[in-house]
Amino acid sequence: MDRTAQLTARLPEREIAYDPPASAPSLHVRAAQVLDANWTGSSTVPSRSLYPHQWSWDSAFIAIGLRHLSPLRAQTELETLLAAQWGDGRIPHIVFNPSVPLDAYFPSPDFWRSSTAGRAAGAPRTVQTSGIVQPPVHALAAWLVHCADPGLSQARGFLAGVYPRLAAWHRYLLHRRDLGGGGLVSVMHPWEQGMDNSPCWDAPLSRVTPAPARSFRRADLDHGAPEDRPTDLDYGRYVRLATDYRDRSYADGDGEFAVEDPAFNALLIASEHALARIAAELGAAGTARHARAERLTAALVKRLWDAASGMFLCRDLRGGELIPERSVSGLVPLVLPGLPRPVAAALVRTLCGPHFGLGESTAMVPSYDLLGEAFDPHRYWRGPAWFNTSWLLERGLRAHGERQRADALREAVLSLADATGFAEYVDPYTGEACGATGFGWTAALALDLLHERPGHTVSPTATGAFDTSDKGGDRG
Ligand code: 9WN
Repeated sequence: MDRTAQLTARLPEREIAYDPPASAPSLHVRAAQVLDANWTGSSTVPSRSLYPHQWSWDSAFIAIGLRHLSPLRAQTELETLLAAQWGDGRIPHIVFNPSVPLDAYFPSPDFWRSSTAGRAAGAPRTVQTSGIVQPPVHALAAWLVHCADPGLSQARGFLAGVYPRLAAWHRYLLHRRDLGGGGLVSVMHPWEQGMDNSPCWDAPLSRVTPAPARSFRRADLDHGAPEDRPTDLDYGRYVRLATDYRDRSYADGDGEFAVEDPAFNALLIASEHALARIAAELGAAGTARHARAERLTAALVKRLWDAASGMFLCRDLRGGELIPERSVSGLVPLVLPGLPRPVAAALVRTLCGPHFGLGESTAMVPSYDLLGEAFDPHRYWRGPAWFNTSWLLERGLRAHGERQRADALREAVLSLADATGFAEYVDPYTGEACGATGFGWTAALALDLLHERPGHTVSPTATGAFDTSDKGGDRG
């Protein structure tokens, strides 16, 4: 028996199949219950305990699942996030809920001081936010949410309302964050990339002087096990980078940390294709956006592809080098339809080879190299498997014709989401739950996969991995 079969055989019996209302009511209903419990009335928290506010890329993934339960709530989720957009176009990584006590999460609004420190960058006055960003999954989410109920979307003017904001968001990234001058977007903080504690950041972070431990109080340790979370030393460095950025009034460009990341850029490219589809739906031409997405794909391959590793790597702009660490981030570009065929084939080999072990030693995709020195099966983004990255790779495998592997990964995501109570992340070998349970995007993305027919293929169009309909050939 291979490792996937062993792992899922050990998990409790459950039905997982397409057509949720008839054949998998329990998983469907429980996922819906998580999303209901985390819903605040205008958006969804990732976790009631650990993350009690609205997070940017979480909301995009959550909207993708929520569209199957309530297209109205899914639209509202994105609209709430976009209402907190800054004048310069950035979408903040956290939108704070004013009714949550300040000490429930650190860094809290009084740390970021968005409405004062962010004034020059156009931070909103009426809502408090962080000042950094997260991966741009939003246009993709908006397109998928629209496709779930085009009638409602049209009646509410959903696409017309979000399009200018999404376009401004991409403009911000492409114009203000091309810190390397090679056409790719850079992140200025590990929290921006979303895989906060990845070993990819160890070298660039080592140059950052940590903020003194006594200068802040971590709230995450009130809810999460210390061995599942980043160390105090890493937290000190996160705080230093965020403090310095805030003290520069959130002006881009000068930070000590600047990294070009494959997943962040791949998601921008996927979203750029989605924005082209949105433009076409609104009656504008999307051709220029598709062309830009193709140029970005070429830049991604040129700047971050590492043939020797068979995957994409991060580029440390301050150190000037590719970072020699294998993270799941370097596999995420598989979602891109326009990837050169040999690159896509190498990514599949790497995903299923000894470094990530998919289908052999692991059932879901580990966040970091199983053979890497820094590998730790429980520590945040240093080995455990996350549901959003596995969902992305399921999409990618399917888009590149790897139907059986996609089906197996889909099944593992559904099994483990169910068996772990919708955990935030899992040990990649044992499937043991880590971090929070009742986690928003785990429930949402499990729901999304429940609504996909296993064994289906996707057409080789511009939105490829994320095609939802027979409108796939539309090139605006
Ligand atoms: C900092 C909310 C977020 C996710 C990130 C994940 C974690 C925050 C934290 O939780 O980050 O943004 O406090 O650790 O790393 O991907 O968006 O779920």
